Amino acid sequence: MPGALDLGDCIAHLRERVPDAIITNGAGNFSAWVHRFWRFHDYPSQLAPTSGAMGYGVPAAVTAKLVHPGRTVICFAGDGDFLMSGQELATAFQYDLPIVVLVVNNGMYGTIRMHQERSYPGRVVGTDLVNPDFAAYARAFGAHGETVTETSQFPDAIERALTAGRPALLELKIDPEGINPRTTLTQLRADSLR
Ligand SMILES: Cc1ncc(C[n+]2csc(CCOP(=O)(O)OP(=O)(O)O)c2C)c(N)n1
Ligand SMILES: [Mg+2]
Repeated sequence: MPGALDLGDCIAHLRERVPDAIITNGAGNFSAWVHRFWRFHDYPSQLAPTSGAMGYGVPAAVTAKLVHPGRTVICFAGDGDFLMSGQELATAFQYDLPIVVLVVNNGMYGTIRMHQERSYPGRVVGTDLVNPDFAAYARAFGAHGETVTETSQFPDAIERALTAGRPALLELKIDPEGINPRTTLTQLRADSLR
């Protein structure tokens, strides 16, 4: 994966650290890494939308932690995905639910950009996002919030998030070139123009 933060490596670390976690996610290309690199061991341990609904992950994590307070609950969200329901951090804080939210930030609606480059290479419309500082946003709710820009920072950051004793959010800044686990934006565009 291009860039300093490799999502696959982060997930590989996480699956060793908390193999029995409940994993939730919404919709977006970020979820492709989760589904490629996470290993599900226990039932129930996956909450995800069969319909592909964005915004599902954070409220699902809140519910999972209410039902299974003794289990680690980790939500994977995209930046666009998270902005649809991220305010439910308030509910997590209100009910004292120490969930961990990982916001994969590529600054765009990556899935839609992927389809644009496949069908209309180079014609980018309405898929760039101007995002808030996600870690600061989390802290405004009383949650633990940090920004991670390199793979090497992830193990310590996830440790702090897992042991914060309150809701926690890590913003994982990935290179937008890494459009999915298989290819890059540049390659995708080149392939479509051929
Ligand atoms: C509620 C809802 N609105 C729109 C869509 C269409 N859609 C699917 S993925 C996606 C973009 C996801 O962006 P992001 O969460 O940033 O994830 P990325 O693909 O960039 O990893 C959109 C708009 C959807 N699935 N659900
Ligand atoms: Mg995105």
